[in-house]
Amino acid sequence: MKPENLRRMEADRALVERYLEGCFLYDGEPQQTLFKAMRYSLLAGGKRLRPILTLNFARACGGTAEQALPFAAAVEMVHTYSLIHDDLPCMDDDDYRRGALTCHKVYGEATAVLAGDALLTAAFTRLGMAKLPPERVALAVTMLGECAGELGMVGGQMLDLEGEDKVLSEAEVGAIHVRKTGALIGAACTLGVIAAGGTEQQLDAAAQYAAGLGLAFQIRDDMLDVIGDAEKLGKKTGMDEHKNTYARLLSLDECRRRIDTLTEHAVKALDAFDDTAFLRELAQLLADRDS
Ligand code: GRG
Repeated sequence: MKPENLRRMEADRALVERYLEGCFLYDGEPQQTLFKAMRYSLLAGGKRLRPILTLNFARACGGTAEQALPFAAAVEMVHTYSLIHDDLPCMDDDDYRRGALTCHKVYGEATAVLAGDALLTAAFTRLGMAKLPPERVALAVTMLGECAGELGMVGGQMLDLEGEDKVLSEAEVGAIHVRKTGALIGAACTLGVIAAGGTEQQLDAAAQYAAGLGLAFQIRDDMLDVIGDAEKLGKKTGMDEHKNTYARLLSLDECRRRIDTLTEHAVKALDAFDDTAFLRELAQLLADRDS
């Protein structure tokens, strides 16, 4: 990535961190343990990829990052809830996430379930609080709900659970990941367009970019479970052996080729926007990431 774009990414990450840092600080409320558990996971680091996408799709449509910030934060809240619930003993049973103990390891299972529930709910409150025209807010609510819910991420998680210990075809694995990983990345990109009042054509193009990026991101994630460094990743590797991953289905060379083709498709969709250097370089950075 060019130095100016790396600086932009760091500045965007800092903007998102500052916004999230100000969330769930309620002095007069007695349920402080819940707020602590929510903030524990929300502020535990992470790449902030999804909110960075939201801010930059808003800019690509002529809007500002500030305008899109509540939408960006909402997507990160949904993402964090999904990680908390995914790490629970009844799902993936993971002890570490983002380089720290998982929420249930620190606060117990029941509190972790509630922290996830509250983050999911708070995401929609944030959308409602955005100072944007009501039709943009309404569209954002529908889009995030569809992408995160039974037709999107939760639907993908269901298919993933049902596929455990079965050998699935590539099409079936694709169907899982389009929903489980791709849908929320789709929400991140399209909510940026919506915040800035972009056109229908830009909304479609953002969804296409997200489709390529999301699948490439997942294939890279599967590769990193095999070839990645646990310290850099902040979680154990070799955890996916019983799962339906691309790294189990395809050779590592084939995974690499798929990532490159999907990244090319993502970048092609950017023709619908004016200023696209950042989003183009971000797609490449993610294709080659090691954490
Ligand atoms: C429990 C409803 C529910 C859904 C779980 C997100 C998810 C669905 C499961 C997490 C496990 C996993 C490997 C999902 C694929 C998506 C993915 C690669 C998530 C990790 O996202 P990053 O790398 O994480 O952006 P950070 O920590 O950087 O934000």
